[in-house]
Amino acid sequence: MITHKKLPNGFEYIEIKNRAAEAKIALQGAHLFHYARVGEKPLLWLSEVSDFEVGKAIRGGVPLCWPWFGFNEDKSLPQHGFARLSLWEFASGDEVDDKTTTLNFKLSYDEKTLKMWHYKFLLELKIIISDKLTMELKTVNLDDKIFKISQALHTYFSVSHISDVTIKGLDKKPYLDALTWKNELQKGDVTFDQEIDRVYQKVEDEIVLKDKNREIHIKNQGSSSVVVWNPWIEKTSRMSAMRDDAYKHFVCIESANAFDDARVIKSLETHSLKACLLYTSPSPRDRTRSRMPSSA
Ligand code: TA6
Repeated sequence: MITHKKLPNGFEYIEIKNRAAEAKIALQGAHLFHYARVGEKPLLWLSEVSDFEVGKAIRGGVPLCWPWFGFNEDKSLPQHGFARLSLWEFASGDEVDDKTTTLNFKLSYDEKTLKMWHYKFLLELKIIISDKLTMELKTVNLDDKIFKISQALHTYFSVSHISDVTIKGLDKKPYLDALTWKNELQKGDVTFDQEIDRVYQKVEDEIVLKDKNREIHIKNQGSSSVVVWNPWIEKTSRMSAMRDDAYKHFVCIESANAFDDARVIKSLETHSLKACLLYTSPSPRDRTRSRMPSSA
């Protein structure tokens, strides 16, 4: 079932339910903020205190960072670009079979975007909701000039506890440490006991997020950079729309084209960034009815 919903404040989202999974996607930012397989806990973390308000990015789920990742040199422009704050068009929804739903969202240039970024573009996001989650963000250059983008599917994964998390697949990969701006080399798996904000480069293979009760396999295409982020205690206290203990409950592993992996797109050409998230079934004691976000 595909249902178009509207909150009393005007905030619109699409709700999907099929026999394999359920999901919710806001039209603002084409922002997927809930995905859970039937009878299982949500895959994505969503802040209990996140706003569902026009003009404010949702804290959690999968914000789309585009056409720049991180800060813009012009500090008056929004961090991580304008795509997550823009109102997208819900172009189509297709119930392929009783366990697979495909959704397409579009965002195109207008007067407002041309003031922030001087290029004509079309962005298309395809999301496939089934027993796995697939997202593909296509950038089409509609301009007669070449342009460069950096971007990320800034996925917040819900975890049992950050101390139980191990990320495999990044051993020996070079990374830019966004806390010190130094280039480093990963030694072994990634675990967490402090703030981490890193842009891994030259990542071509699958990454595995190992948690207490499940293993999530992340397969990216059109990307060789992966951002790993957890704000830990002090930064969390300064973050918007996060409770003080939020850092314990999520890790961001972002399928990206960031820093050295930013992409140049020629006139009328397309670049596709795709992520497929597969995971093993949780143990029976982890099975539960999924919790709907209270505000939506
Ligand atoms: O991807 C990591 C990061 O760039 C962090 O530096 C961090 O502060 C963040 O994303 C969240 O950014 P936001 O603009 O959503 O508050």
